[in-house]
Amino acid sequence: MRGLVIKNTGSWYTVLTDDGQLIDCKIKGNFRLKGIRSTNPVAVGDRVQIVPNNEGTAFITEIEDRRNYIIRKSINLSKQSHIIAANVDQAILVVTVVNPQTSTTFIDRFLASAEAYRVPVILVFNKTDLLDEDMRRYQEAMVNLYQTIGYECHQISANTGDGVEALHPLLKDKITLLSGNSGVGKSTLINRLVPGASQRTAEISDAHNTGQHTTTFSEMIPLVFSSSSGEEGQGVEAKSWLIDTPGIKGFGTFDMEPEELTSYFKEIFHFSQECRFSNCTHTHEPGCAVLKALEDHYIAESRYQSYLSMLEDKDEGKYRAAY
Ligand SMILES: Nc1nc2c(ncn2[C@@H]2O[C@H](COP(=O)(O)OP(=O)(O)O)[C@@H](O)[C@H]2O)c(=O)[nH]1
Ligand SMILES: [Mg+2]
Ligand SMILES: [Zn+2]
Repeated sequence: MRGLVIKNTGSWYTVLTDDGQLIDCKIKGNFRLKGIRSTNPVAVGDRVQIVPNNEGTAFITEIEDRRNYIIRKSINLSKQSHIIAANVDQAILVVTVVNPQTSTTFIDRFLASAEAYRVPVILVFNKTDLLDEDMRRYQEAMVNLYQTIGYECHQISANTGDGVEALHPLLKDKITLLSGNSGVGKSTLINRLVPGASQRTAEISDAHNTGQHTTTFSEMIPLVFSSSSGEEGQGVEAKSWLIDTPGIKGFGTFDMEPEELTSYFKEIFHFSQECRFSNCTHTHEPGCAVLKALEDHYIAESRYQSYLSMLEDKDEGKYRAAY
């Protein structure tokens, strides 16, 4: 039987089979994924083969090839990774300029990591209803900055629903990872998109997650849009999914050289093509076109600072750490 892994709690996986059943599954014996030392060899978003047993549950016997997967390196020294999700089409990063204020460093690190995974990111600025005139101008400047770099930006209020409609077409037929700092309104947004979903999520995370950062788990939430094209949304046939990742603030990346890091900051990469040295780190080198562009304000200071902070992580050997 084939199915999609839609939830992972410890050693149990919830699989939605192609014929619409939800079955609790375990991994068979010492089934392991080649090449990855992971705390969870199977992840949310994986397509799997399962073999039912006579206890009403099933064993996962095979994982189909992944298009991609996002990992987070464990904070401890076990060298194990945690696979946050597999087969992700895109990510939405929910950010806020107030209550709480999302730092540009956090945004830029997330964007750079996503570039490394080739996962497109849509920036969603939430809580527009809270903005006074100054905050609104600040947010507009942020939107302007990230749009200029090439990221799609939306301004919404998950509370009032303002701007949320515009997200529907972006989510259709896609698997979307939903991320953002705690408190930015991810659950509220999910609840807007899927009425009733966030309460459920909150209850589950309360039961399993209190005070522990080790037991974070992801869940896929089916999105059903009442489409005007006459295509009726059946839960089972849902092709649009949101992946809620409670407790996961971002994801780690693999080791990379400064040249690679540069390529994950799109506008810095653009200017770096003109640097005198091909292995320029854009920190002190003569003939550095990035430093020149920074001086001329073609590159934002905040973006350059984020680049530097990731460059420093590498030197300190904590590059893979989650943030
Ligand atoms: N004013 C305002 N508050 C919001 C909005 N979205 C979420 N909140 C509030 O922000 C707090 C955190 O929201 P929550 O969805 O739990 O954030 P999460 O941690 O990202 O899941 C809650 O008190 C929400 O009611 C919004 O658009 N406007
Ligand atoms: Mg939440
Ligand atoms: Zn340079």
